[in-house]
Amino acid sequence: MVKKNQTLGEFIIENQQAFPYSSGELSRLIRSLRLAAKVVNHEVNKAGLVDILGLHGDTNIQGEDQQKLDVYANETFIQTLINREIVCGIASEENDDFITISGKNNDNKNKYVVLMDPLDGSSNIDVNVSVGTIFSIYRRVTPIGTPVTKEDFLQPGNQQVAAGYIIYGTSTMLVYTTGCGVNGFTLNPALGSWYLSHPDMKFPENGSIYSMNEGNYVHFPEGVKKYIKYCQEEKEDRPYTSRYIGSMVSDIHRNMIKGGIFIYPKSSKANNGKLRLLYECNPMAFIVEQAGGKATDGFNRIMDIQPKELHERAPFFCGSKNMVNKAEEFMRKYS
Ligand code: AHM
Ligand code: MG
Repeated sequence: MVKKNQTLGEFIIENQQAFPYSSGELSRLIRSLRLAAKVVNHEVNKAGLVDILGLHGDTNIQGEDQQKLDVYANETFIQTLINREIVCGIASEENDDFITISGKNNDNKNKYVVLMDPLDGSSNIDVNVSVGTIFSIYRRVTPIGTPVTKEDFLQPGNQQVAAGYIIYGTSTMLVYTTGCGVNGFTLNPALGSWYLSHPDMKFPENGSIYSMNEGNYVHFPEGVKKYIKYCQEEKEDRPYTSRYIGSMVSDIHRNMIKGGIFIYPKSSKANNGKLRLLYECNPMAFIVEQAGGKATDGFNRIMDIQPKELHERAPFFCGSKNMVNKAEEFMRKYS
């Protein structure tokens, strides 16, 4: 039964009780991410005042350097996780290499690693458009108590224990899955509490929105070009509506609620597209699949790709199941 006005904290406790042998480590980790998200949210909301308070790179009134928001978000998430000693390693889209967290006395016994894109779509901040944070959680594969290695991070998405995103939009939401469906919580900024506003989110099987950067049309593979023409055809249920914010979290969040497909394909300029497999595609794919949608690279399931590099990219087709199936049909036919 869905309770009214349930907070994220209450939801976490209730769900942890369903797994009596769990150590609570994952719950504590989600709580740390929730805290960092609130701090970043506060800063993102002030972004419009930057010109008044001082430009990025300037020194502010307290003598502190103004940071770019993506750097700020990165440091906030990393520092929060380090302070709470809740993970053994972190990899971020903003850092060249992963970070090992060995604990104060070299005694880190935590079993989870976090991979994240701290502020996705950050080029949208200057124009007051929603941005997001994406996170992905894995159980380490190397022995607990030893320093993490690349192996702990280069796991296929199907090994994810949890994944989520925060969308800093007209309201701020945290949407996450631990593999038992998807739930969305909206932040009440006055209280600093997240309320369960979107229980058990479901991706509609069909939709009428297609989201891609059509400015790159001439560089797209033939299958995508043909699929775009299919979306634009005059039929009973078409043409579809084109909606592209350029902020993946927002584009996929909207499509998950309304029904639609998001595509960032490979192009003649970028063989694997733009989006990062580990920080963007895998976590979004886990959420989308848990909501009943589908996520592929145009041919294969995203979460079954064996990553080779931390910052590797992948073409991304994700959204309503039937729409992704249709797009894949075009990919197979014209490749
Ligand atoms: P970022 O991680 O540097 O912000 O880039 C990822 C973003 C996605 O949110 C968005 O879907 C895409 O870049 C937009 O790219 P483009 O401007 O090429 O359409
Ligand atoms: Mg990104």
